[in-house]
Amino acid sequence: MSDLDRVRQRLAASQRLAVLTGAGISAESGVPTFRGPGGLWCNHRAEDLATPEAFHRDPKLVWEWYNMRRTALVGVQPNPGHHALAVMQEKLPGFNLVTQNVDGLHAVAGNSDPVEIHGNIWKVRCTACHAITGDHRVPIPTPPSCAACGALLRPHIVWFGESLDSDVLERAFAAFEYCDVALIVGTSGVVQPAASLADLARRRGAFVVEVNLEPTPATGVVDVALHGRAGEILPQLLPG
Ligand code: BJW
Ligand code: ZN
Repeated sequence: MSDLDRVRQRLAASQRLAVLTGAGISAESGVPTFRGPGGLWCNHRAEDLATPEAFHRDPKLVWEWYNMRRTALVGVQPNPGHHALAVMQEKLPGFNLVTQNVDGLHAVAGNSDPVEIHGNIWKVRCTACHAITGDHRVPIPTPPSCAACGALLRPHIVWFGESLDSDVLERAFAAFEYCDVALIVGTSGVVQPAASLADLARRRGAFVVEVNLEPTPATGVVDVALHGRAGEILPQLLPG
């Protein structure tokens, strides 16, 4: 039996499916990944801009980076990989989607309530009163201020060294702890704590599948690694 058939068979029998996605699933929609080509902006690495220290030092620079990314996202549409996950949610029981992506494309594709563990680029948070609001302005004035209290707004995104929201983290861990099949899609598997979810599912006895263009640190722990484009592989996994 081919690897693809084994995965199809496991999915058809699954009662609880957990999916983790990363930047690779949005690559075919034209959104650059973090660690591939296009990962640099004006010679800054994402790791140097996505920190509370960088924002404290130069909020305008960090907001300009987000403005570039918000501008690039205007008009971007979900691709067949996103759509396949929306169909899985409709057709398979116990579906949970955890995404590291901040682009919001899973919701646009029709997935209800994806767990966005690193936040959402279309939300802002006040650095003083902590109010979280949706904000689709493109470009956003740099630096923007809170309508309620006038203080500096920041992106509602989890930067390096910041803790993930505890409720969000709990939902993500519960999904992978209690699943019988886990799909790990388009992530380099180097950023914690998301990177530990594949191993958690495997240790709890789930059948773990990786979908990626290339091997990653997770490849060694998964049951099946499907190498190729998520937008081509995921639609082939759908129940008939
Ligand atoms: C395709 C494809 C196609 C392409 N089809 N595939 C334990 C050990 C060591 C360090 C730590 C640790 N615990 C925590 C840390 C520190 C840190 C961390 O993990 N550092 C490592 C990098 C070393 N983690 C944190 O700070 C986290 N906070 C935390 O844990 O708090 C508690 C704590 C703090 C400090 C110490 C200990 C505990 C927070 C992490 C927040 C990460 N945020 C970012 C930036 C958001 C900014 C923004 O977007 O504006 O989120 S980092 C960046 O990486 C972004 C992504 O969500 C994340 C993951 O990247 P992803 O999605 O995997 O993308 P890529 O580009 O890396 O990979 C793309 C993949 O797709 C590749 O594999 C391609 O092959 C593939 N691909 N096209 C299929 N068509
Ligand atoms: Zn405020």
